[in-house]
Amino acid sequence: MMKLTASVASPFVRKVCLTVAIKGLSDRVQEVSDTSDPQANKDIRTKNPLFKIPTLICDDGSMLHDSHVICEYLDTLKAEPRLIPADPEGRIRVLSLAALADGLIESALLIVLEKRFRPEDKWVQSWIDRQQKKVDASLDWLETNLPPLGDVPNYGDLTVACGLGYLDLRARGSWRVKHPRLVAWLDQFAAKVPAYEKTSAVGVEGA
Ligand SMILES: N[C@@H](CCC(=O)N[C@@H](CS)C(=O)NCC(=O)O)C(=O)O
Repeated sequence: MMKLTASVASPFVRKVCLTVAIKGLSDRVQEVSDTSDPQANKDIRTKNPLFKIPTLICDDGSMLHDSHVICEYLDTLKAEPRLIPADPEGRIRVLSLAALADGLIESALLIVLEKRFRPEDKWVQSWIDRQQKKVDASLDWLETNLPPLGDVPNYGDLTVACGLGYLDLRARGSWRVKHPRLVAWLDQFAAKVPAYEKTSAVGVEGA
């Protein structure tokens, strides 16, 4: 059984959990609750020198990170459904969408960390504004350009869904007001992937 370091609030962990669910691999991956705090020094996460979650410990004891690499690895374990297309053009299109959504998540996370690790009077507003601009511009781009969902969402789609879910958690869903097409898209995604609601951290104590 592979082991996955997991925390309910992490959008990167959620990407992997959705991949496990869509690929039907839950009998091969066990979630191990962990925190992203290096001081907590949990055994499984210390296998990753970056002390980040998600980390996957494979059956042979080897360690995989980050979420993209883990999802790509899991995608190879079963032929169908394919989350990252094999054809070069489709692959680059899906990975590029995922990279945009990962960037959105990183910027949103940087704002959260700025506020978490500095006292309020030390927050660097210009830094927060810079990250917020990236989040807003990415949302606007997605509102116009996000392709309709296929029968089975791909890796780019599930990364976008986790990005929007993270904004629901940390920015109280304020993105929804100006992005009605994205709201409808996320509703469709959630209907196709029941694991999306099951992995939501909104309303979870301590998240
Ligand atoms: N690029 C990595 C990012 C992972 C990441 O930043 N995880 C956060 C939790 S959401 C973390 O472990 N942070 C702890 C730290 O950076 O010290 C991925 O896609 O897996």
